[in-house]
Amino acid sequence: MEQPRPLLRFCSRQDGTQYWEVDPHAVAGELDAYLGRFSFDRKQCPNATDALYRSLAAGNFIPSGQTPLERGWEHFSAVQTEGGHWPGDYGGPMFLLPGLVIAAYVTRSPFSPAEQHLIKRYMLNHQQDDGGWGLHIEGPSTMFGTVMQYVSLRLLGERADAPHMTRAREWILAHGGATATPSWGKFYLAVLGAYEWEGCNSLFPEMWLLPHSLPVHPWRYWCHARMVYLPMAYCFGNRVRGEITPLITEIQSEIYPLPYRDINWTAARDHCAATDLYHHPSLILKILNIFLNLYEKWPVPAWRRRALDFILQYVNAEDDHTQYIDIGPVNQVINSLCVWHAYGSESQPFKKHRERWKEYLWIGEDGMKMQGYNGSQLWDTAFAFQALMESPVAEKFTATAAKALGYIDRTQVREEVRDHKKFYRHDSVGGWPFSTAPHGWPITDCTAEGLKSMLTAIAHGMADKHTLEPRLRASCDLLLSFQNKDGGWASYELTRAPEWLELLNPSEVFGNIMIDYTYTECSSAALQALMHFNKTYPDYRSAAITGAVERGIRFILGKQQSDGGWYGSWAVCFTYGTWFACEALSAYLRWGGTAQRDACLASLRKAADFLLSRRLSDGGWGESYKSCVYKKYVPAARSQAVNTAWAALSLMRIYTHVPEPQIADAVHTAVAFLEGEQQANGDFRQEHINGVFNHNCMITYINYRNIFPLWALGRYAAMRETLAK
Ligand code: LAN
Repeated sequence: MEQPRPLLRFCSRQDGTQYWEVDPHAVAGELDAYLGRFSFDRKQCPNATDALYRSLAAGNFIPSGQTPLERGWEHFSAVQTEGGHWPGDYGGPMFLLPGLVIAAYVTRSPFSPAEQHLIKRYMLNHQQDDGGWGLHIEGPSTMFGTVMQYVSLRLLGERADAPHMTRAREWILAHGGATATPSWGKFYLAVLGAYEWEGCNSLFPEMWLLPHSLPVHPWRYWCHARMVYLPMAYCFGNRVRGEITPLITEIQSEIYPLPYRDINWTAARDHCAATDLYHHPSLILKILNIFLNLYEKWPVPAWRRRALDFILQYVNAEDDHTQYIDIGPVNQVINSLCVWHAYGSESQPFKKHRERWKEYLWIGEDGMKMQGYNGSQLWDTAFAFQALMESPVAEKFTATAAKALGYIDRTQVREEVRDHKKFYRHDSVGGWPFSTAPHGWPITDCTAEGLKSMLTAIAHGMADKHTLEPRLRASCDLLLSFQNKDGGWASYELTRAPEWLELLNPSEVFGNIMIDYTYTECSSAALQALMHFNKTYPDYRSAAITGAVERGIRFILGKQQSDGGWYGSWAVCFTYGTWFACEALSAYLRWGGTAQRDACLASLRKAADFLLSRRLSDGGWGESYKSCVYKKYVPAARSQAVNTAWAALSLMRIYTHVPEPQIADAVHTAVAFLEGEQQANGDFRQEHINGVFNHNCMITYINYRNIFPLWALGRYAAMRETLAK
């Protein structure tokens, strides 16, 4: 008998490419009934549990292991792909999907009705009681979130007079109307034709023609800012705009308190709702904008042409380097708009772009969302592999470990990108990306975690030291080349401009976006990898590594705050930063570092004080995402498994060097808390959102709920005798 066609099918390839296929004939009621089997209630927890993927992959799996650790690895192995990586929801931000919905409308490349239904389901599931939407799923309502979802829902066919749409519109109008949308929202609305380009501050395409030596030349920006402002400048310079259909005219009349033609666009440029204003644009930027906006009245045609030609060439290069995946979800969509504008909807570049859209989409029980990347494949897999290998149950999960290692092995970057110097790319060979090999942008800490994983495999006899040597030397070289003058490591590249460049940050909603800063996490990962490499291959660049390690450790020590904790920039928050710092300091002591031995010991001692002082009465740790936003520790209402795991992992490291009984006690109770969080099928409860970028926007790391508790339980099992003393 023929099997019924599944409504939703998950597909993944050996290279980590993953996406969902939606039966285009599925009707709304069927889809809702199907997803309705999994409960979702944003009031309980806005962070969906990934129940759909987990249930398709593992079904009603019942683990048989004796211990929580084994049962945990049984569950997690069941949701691993054949290619070795762990798929998962990487959603969270609420401004990404609307960008794609707008691009699909402007380029007339509609989603199927079934996909449209799933998108609406997601947006409606995340509408807040006040009618608005946040910057991300857990945040309070913002103009950016609300205007973007409102407009998207209209484009997807929602009627303006539907009750939820009325509430959303009331929120928008009560907070000043859509002219108060922050600049990135203004950009999308302008492309759609629901806002005038005149109401946008200049994106000054000619900045690409400035001398490279100037600190403000965009080659020096953080690569994400660079790669987003690049295609934005193309759209601005060409005043790219979709057709003004009757629907757009309706939208124009719905989201502003004044009739559209009466809006003062010049005054609207700097208008931003108080709910959205995280980063206040500086006075210098405001003055600069006056001049740049003036220049827009009489741009020099030859300069404009040269700048836009170069920008389009750069857009093409980025598409080519990443096989049209692009560095992230924002430039993927805006580059799509650029090539559509430049070459047309039937062109190869545009079709190739469209083909990649689905890799940014994910379906959870809350609906179809857009992810912050084309997945977190390598990152999760490298952590999971190291967690498993550190635990005494590794030999029971050899297939899991071998598959994971295969994925990590295949994902290392082997070739340099074309014309990489011309397009301001750092070297790539030897590096590891965050997601997949076709994406290919290497990242400092992903390279480090990839390298650590390969070295771990060598130590366990799973890989051959001599065969791997040339490839791992290349990673070591790359990591050394990424170290900054301050001793730390940034995310993708060297820090290329001074910090004052942040004064030119035009985005009201993101902090620290302009340059690639040095981070505790990236530095720690690089240091751990270099020390591990040095132990495995002591003859290769030993002096250079020693020098780099000493400078790096000094950097980490310098980042410790007076209460003993470290701020974490890429996950929530101090427990995360502190975990990375403790790993690096402990690795230094175990590596045999002597020059800063006492300082490291004192710092670890202080880190223990910090962690112990933040422990909650249930024996766990819980941190709110607000820690990231306010840069000071904000406890969550209850302990969270992931924060507890980071704290426990840190304390076990500290205990190795500072064996105090109160530390061992805290570890015992943390582990008891983690075990209590485990469910009958070996999975852990999904709790609050774990990831963050640019201080203010949160992002889901679904696999963290398994990886880190299991890592802590594994380390605990391996150290039990030491801790019991
Ligand atoms: C990521 C994801 C991975 C993350 C780690 C590797 C975990 C981190 O240690 C270094 C920074 C990095 C690479 C990172 C940077 C910012 C990203 C790319 C993201 C959080 C994923 C999405 C985000 C990107 C900037 C989202 C688009 C928004 C813009 C403001 C451009």
